[in-house]
Amino acid sequence: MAIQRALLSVSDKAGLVEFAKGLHDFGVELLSTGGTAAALRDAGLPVIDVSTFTGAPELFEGRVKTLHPKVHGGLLHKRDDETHLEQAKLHDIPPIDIVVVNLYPFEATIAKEDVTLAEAIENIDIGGPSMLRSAAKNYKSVTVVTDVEDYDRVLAEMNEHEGDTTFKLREELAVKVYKRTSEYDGAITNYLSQSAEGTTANLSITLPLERELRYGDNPHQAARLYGHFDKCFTQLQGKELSYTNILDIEAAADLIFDFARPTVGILKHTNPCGIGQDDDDLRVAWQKAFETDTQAPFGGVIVVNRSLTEGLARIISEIFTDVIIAPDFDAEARAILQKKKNLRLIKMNIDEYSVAKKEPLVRSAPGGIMVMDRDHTTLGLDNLEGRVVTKRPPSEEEMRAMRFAWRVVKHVKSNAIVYAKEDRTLGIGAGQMSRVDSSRIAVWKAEEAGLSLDGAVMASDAMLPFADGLEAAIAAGATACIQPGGSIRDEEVIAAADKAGIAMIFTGHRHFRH
Ligand code: 93A
Repeated sequence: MAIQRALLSVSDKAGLVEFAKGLHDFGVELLSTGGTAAALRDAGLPVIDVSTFTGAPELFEGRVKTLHPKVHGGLLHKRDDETHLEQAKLHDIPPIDIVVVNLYPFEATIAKEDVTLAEAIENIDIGGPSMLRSAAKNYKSVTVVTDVEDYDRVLAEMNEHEGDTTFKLREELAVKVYKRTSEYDGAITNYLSQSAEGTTANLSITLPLERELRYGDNPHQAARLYGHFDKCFTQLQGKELSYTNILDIEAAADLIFDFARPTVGILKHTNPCGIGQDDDDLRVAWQKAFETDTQAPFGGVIVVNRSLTEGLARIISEIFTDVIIAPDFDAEARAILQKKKNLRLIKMNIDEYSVAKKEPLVRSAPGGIMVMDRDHTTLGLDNLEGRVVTKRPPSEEEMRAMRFAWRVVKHVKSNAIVYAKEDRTLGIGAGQMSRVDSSRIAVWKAEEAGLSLDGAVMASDAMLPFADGLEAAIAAGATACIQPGGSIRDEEVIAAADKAGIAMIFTGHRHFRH
């Protein structure tokens, strides 16, 4: 049956008048609350105040506006149940067929720096979610709209279906409502548990299901993506993103965020295979990154922190790559890469990602989850001169190389060892159970790549527990080392450095990545 009566009560009044006009044109009667009714009247639309409809005034500064059996009865009674219809008639409760509600802006209120608890509490909407939930429960007959973005779809359906909506749309809108109200309640729970002194905060996370992923690590593991990934990263082309692609994208974006100079990173299984920098030409930066390891990038991930140029696109289109991530892509680069239909091109939306990056890291734990602050600042790089522990201080060039290597090693799975010059990696050893093995692997990788480690610096993500790791570096040709320090054998490690005349810095901070 055609929609006959609407109740509109919105905080965000964007698009309201146009939508209400559309409803009015279908002959729909408009009920509304204070501010919303005023906006509709100003636009010349006939409106019945909810207080007139219910016969009860708005009370307590608007805390009670729509909380009335005539509103909730109008939304909730079954349209095909004799008893319900008799009761509705007896108590003079006409049906309300569509509810248009968006809520007091609780999330925006608590995001303000100077928000008070009283202000936050006043912005907890009670009547709005109640109406949304009532309408959504009765979606068999009632249309419920909480997202401004849905206004046009509803009018379009009414146009097509003689003033009514389809069951399919009503069902979809009802699901949206419960997602929205659970998100809203989650925000309230989190905020209040932070401010309630002496309360152990319960974590409440409500994230919308973004999509089903094809599978997880392996085809027999189902996987889903929740939240707002698509706001941070826009897929421009290519095959659907997989679970492991998303892990790689996060690692790549995290890594590239740590570099201000034009940088190219190549990653595989979340570990960097090579990083290169060049101020003038991304192709040169690529060359430095690629030379570190010419085998591993096959099927890997490439990330850059500048718009991807035509020149670079030409080179990387020759290599089989799974994902390319950039803040933007030059039109010529897009044209070249478009030819590779499966290649996933991902545009990083820097502003959105910068916000998302501040959210804690969530991992599963038996019976629950663990939440951890992200390792988003590179520690130990201030006052490097004051952190030198060897007789010989590092040269300017070694200093620059150590800064670079320290930023890279932070992104390599522990135990992590990186050999580098000031603008490029030379050898990376990742994820070994013993640090000396990572060191050996890094040296071996550099040899495999035909790169000399003479004059290179070595970075270790955590302290070198013994002199052996450093001795391996010295034997390979390294002339400087950056590491956190803090081992009970630090004296031995420093002595080995001094004996070989190499320079060493203790950052005083480690950057484990597990
Ligand atoms: O304070 S409330 O929780 N009490 C209510 O009964 C109520 N009914 C609707 N807030 C209530 N609303 C909310 O008022 C709506 O969810 C909407 O966000 C807002 C619209 O108010 P106005 O029409 O006065 O601008």
